Amino acid sequence: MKTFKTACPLDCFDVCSIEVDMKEGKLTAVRGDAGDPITKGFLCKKGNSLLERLNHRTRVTTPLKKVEGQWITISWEKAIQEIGDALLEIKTTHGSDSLIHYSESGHGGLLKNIDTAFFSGYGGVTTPEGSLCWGAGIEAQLLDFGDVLGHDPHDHLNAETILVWGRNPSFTNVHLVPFLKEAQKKGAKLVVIDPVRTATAALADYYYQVKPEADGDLALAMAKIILQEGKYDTAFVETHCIGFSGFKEFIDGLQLSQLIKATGLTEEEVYQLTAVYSQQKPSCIILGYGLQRYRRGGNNIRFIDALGALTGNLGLSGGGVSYANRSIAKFIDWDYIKNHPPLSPTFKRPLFSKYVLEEKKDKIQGIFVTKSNVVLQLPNTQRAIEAFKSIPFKVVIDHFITDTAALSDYILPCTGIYEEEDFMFSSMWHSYFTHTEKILPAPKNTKHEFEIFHLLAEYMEMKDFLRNYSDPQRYLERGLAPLLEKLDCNLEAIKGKRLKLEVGDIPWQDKQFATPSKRFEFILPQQDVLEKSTIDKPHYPLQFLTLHPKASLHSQHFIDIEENRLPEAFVNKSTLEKWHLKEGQEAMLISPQGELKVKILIDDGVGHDIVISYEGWWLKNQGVNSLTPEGVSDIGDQAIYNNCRCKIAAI
Ligand SMILES: Nc1nc2c(c(=O)[nH]1)N[C@H]1C(S)=C(S)[C@@H](COP(=O)(O)OP(=O)(O)OC[C@H]3O[C@@H](n4cnc5c(=O)[nH]c(N)nc54)[C@H](O)[C@@H]3O)O[C@H]1N2
Ligand SMILES: Nc1nc2c(c(=O)[nH]1)N[C@H]1C(S)=C(S)[C@@H](COP(=O)(O)OP(=O)(O)OC[C@H]3O[C@@H](n4cnc5c(=O)[nH]c(N)nc54)[C@H](O)[C@@H]3O)O[C@H]1N2
Ligand code: SF4
Ligand SMILES: [Mo]
Repeated sequence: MKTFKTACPLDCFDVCSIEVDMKEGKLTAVRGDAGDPITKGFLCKKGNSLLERLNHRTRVTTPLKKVEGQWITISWEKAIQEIGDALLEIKTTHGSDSLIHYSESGHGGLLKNIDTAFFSGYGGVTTPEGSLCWGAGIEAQLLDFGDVLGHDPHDHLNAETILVWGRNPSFTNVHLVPFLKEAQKKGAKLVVIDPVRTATAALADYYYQVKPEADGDLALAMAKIILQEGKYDTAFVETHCIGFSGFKEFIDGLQLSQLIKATGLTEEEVYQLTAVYSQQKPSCIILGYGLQRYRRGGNNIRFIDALGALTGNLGLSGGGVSYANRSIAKFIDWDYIKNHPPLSPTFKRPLFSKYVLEEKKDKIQGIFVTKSNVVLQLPNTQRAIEAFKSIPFKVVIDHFITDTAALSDYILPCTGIYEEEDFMFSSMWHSYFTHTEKILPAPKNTKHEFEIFHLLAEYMEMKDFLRNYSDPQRYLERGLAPLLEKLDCNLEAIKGKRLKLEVGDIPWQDKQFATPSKRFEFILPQQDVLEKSTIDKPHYPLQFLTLHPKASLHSQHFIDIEENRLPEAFVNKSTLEKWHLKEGQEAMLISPQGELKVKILIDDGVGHDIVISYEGWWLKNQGVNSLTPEGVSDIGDQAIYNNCRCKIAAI
């Protein structure tokens, strides 16, 4: 028997270490790696069912072409010829930037980025910038700290207080939960701030039901109390920060009662939270991504970062404001991986539909989708479908006929984890990476993206691309050169291994920030920064939040849901009564963007005048993004899914 070490490729904080036993060519067991300090022998259901997904009866295992609305199977040879011809035709007739390459993070492997190198080699295509995911928070922390670094999960055990702010690790980051519980056992107080009393909030010592998008008001109220009481860390602020006087002046001009009112919390609660956070050091804040999916998302994160600086909780063990961790990505040669992309047009990712339908009307001739179910995951599904359909030539690489693939002209089936070698480094949370080996044979007619793009490049005679990206080994060696240099080893030495990149468990310990001033930079707010959108409020009195589902990674695990099943929408009892609804009844949610038929259920943890549902439902169940608005955040061009207003109509 041989045991392989591999990792979960899903777009998840945890990127778990997995062990697979093989005996006589057969897989006999899959389990969480017990020796791994993060995974500790436990995989979630999604990780445990990776193999099941590869063996799913509906997996696409041969190239498909749509002919008169029907899918027919075609050979790889024919698919490559036809797609190659179309790509060449688009380039010569309309220019390479008439093609969009749309990619997301459906698989965390480095080799899967060969698509980017191919399209640079092709001549440079139109690509998205900004984010559906974490963009506002990333840009906010870049402004404040100069980089986005998180404390090692083990360091949270040294905290006196832990604020989990707008993250729901019980669903989205399950391996953080044991750390939180252990910290509590050691005496730390766990605080959760969320408009929904989530499964994570159920573990907390203190829970604060802030109103959606009011986190900035809350952070400012806390800052004002800290300043009023003279309890800020003067030495830290004077020595390691810049912009404090402007920030203070801004806060002095604000009314505490107004700020508190906006949060929906009582004065007592806000004073209590401030005391819990600021009275004893070290206090750490663990930020999520739910709270930045708003117009004010970026500035709200900056106000929270400022709390860390004011209280001197930065750069010390047990402290920090941990949003994400991009430490490994810094040791990858992106110039090589991206093949030095020529200067080409970009569009704001959340505004894909506007770009295609309005800004570049009739310009875009083709779209090539990799690792994404874009039509379903973008806001405003009706517009996304219209925009996608309006593009004459569409190719998708995926494992399944997703809603996006269903609307395309060709589907090229690719290999998945266990069937391919790769380098998994994509955790937004920790600094472990895994070189994953090929363990199982892939279905005969599927191909790795590396081979798919090679075949296309050969057909299209892209000589430079073929020379520079000749084979996966070379790609990994070149792409990982900075990392291998840091580790002082070669690629062979990391093969089949899970290792930690030692970059220090406590960011900013030397108090040298990566900003231009080398200090923490306080936000200098514009006057209108606290204005919230009031549009549609009278007509659409409810706020619709679409959260990440526990049992699925976005849309990926909704595959077996029956067609006639309605998405569940949760409200609290008082909202239910206010709208004269009954638990379990069917109702229509209506937003300015569209309608969604749902089954109404009670969850008393949901705040007043809020409806929640989970993202990922397929079009066969209508998909929750039929309600969500297009638009971008204040900084970072982040999608603003949670700025969705709606009303309910009984059916
Ligand atoms: N309403 C609402 N919508 C949201 C969000 C929200 O909070 N609310 N969250 C947003 C966020 S945070 C994100 S990150 C996006 C995610 O958006 P997407 O990444 O588009 O979502 P997924 O459904 O995970 O789609 C990934 C696709 O990649 C495919 N795939 C898996 N492995 C491979 C592979 O090896 N190769 C290729 N080519 N394909 C592969 C999967 O089968 C799947 O179809 O959604 C956003 N959408
Ligand atoms: N099981 C599972 N795990 C996942 C994913 C998945 O789809 N399924 N997706 C992965 C990806 S790509 C991402 S980006 C992450 C997302 O991970 P999270 O950030 O944890 O997920 P979200 O559901 O977007 O939001 C988290 C919380 O933010 C709260 N929230 C919403 N609005 C506000 C607000 O205004 N203020 C505050 N304080 N809180 C608010 C929501 O109620 C929710 O409980 O999860 C990753 N992990
Ligand atoms: S989905 Fe996340 S928690 Fe589940 S096995 Fe994969 S990496 Fe681990
Ligand atoms: Mo995400």
